[in-house]
Amino acid sequence: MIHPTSNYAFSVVFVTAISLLPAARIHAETRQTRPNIVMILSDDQTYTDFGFMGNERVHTPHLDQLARASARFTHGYVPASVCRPSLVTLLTGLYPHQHGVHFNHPPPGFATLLKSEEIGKAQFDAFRSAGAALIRTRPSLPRLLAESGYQCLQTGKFWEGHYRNAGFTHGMTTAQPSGGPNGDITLANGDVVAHGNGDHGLAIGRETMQPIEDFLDETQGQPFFVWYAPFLPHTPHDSPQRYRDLYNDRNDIAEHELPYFAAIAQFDDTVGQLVHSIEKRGLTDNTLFVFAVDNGWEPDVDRYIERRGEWDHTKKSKRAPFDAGLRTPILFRWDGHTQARTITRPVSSVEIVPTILTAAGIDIESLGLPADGLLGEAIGEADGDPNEAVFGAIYPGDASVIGDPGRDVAYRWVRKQQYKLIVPVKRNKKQPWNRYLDEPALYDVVSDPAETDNLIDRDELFKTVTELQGLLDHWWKP
Ligand SMILES: [Ca+2]
Repeated sequence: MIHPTSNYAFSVVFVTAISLLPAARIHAETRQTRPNIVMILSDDQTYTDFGFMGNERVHTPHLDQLARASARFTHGYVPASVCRPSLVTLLTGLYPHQHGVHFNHPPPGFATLLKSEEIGKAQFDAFRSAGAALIRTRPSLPRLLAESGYQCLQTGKFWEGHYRNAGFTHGMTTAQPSGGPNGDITLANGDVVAHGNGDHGLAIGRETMQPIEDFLDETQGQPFFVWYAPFLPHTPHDSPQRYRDLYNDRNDIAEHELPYFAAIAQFDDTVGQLVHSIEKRGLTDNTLFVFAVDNGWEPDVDRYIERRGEWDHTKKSKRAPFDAGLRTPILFRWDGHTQARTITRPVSSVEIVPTILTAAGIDIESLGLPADGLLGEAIGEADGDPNEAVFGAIYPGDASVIGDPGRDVAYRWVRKQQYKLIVPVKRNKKQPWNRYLDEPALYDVVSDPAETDNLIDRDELFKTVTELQGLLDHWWKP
C-alpha cells in the first residue's frame, strides 16, 4: 500500500531524521522464523519477455519455475526506467526524488567526465563519490537487515561506490577498476577507472557464481540477504554460443531479437544455479525469493550499432516514460508462506523493501517509507486495493546537481486502473529531455499496452485526466 508523499520532500531535515533512527527493532515472535532473503534482479529486460508473462518464444524455464511457486504481481512498475535510480529504490524503499539518486552519473555528467583532459582518476572518483555518498544517509535494506543480525552480500550491479556504503557486510563492488571485461573505462588522460555500475561485481552471473557459494558456506546458520543483480541480459549481448543455440529450432525469432534472447537465457540459467544453491543446502523453506527487473529494454530492428556490433533499444523502452521501460513482474516466493497466484492490480517496486523488512520482522513504522509492502497480499491474508495508483518520474542520465531532483525531472507519470497519465516538464520553453512527449498524454495501458493511442482530448475522460493530475501533484510536485 502506498501513502501520499507530498509532505515527504527530499531535504536536509529528512537526512537528519533518518540518521537519528533507532536501531531496527525485531518482533520477538518472528525472530526464529526470519527468512533468508534472495533478491534476484534482471537488468534491462522488458516485462513481456518471460515465458510466465506470455512470451513462448523466449527461453526462461528457471524464472518460469520460480514464478509458478510465487505470488506474482504481473503489473509491477519501477519508478524510473533506467538502472541506478531504480536500483536505489530497491535498496531504500524510497522514490528517486526522496533517496536523491535520480541519475546514473553525477555532475558534471558522463561525457564530460570521460572526455575532459583535466579529469584524472582522483577527480573522477571524487565526482562519483559525491553521488555514492547519498546511500549512507538513507534507510537501506542491507543496513537494516545487518543491524538485526543478517549477513548481507552484494553482487552484480551496484552504483553506490563501495558495497559498505549501503550497509552490506559482504560484497564484490569496491568502486575500483576490476580489469574484467565489463565495468572499466579509460579517461581522456589515459587513467583507468571503474565506470561506476559495479566493477568487480559485474563478474557475477557472466563469469562466476562462486562468490555466492562461498558466502552461503561462510554464513551457515545465520540469516542472510543476497543481492543478485547480474549485468544480464544487459548489453553487451555477447552470451556464449550455447545460449544462442537454444533458439536453433525456432524460426520465429528475428535477427535483432536473438542476441537479447540469448542473454535472457543466460540470465535465466544463472537464476537456476542460484535457486539450486539454496535448495542443495536445504534452505528453500526458509528463504524468501524476490524478483524484479530494474527497467525494461526491447531491441529495435532499426537501431543497429555498427561499432558495438549489436542492436540498441527502442526509444519507447529504456529511459522512456512508457510501460516497455517501466513495467516489471514482481515475484515473492517463500514456501509455506506466500500463495502461488497472480495479482493483476498495479503495484510499485517501492513496496519491495517494506515487504522484505516485514518478512524479516523489522519494524518499518519508524522509517517513514512511502509504502507498507505487499506481504499480506503475497501470503493471501489481505487484498490490495485495485484503485491504488502507482507513480514515477523520468530524469536524464546525467544529474545537473545533487540534492535537487526537481531541477532535473523531465516527466512524471501515474497509473490508476487501466489509465496512465504522463506529464512532461518543460523549462524555459525548451522541449522536455529526449522528447518522448511534448505534451501530457493519457493511455489505456490495458487495451493499448504499446501506448500509441493518446486519449487526453477525449471529452468523456476529462474527469479521469483531472483526477490523475491531482494524484500526481499530491504524490510529488517539484
Ligand atoms: Ca537496467
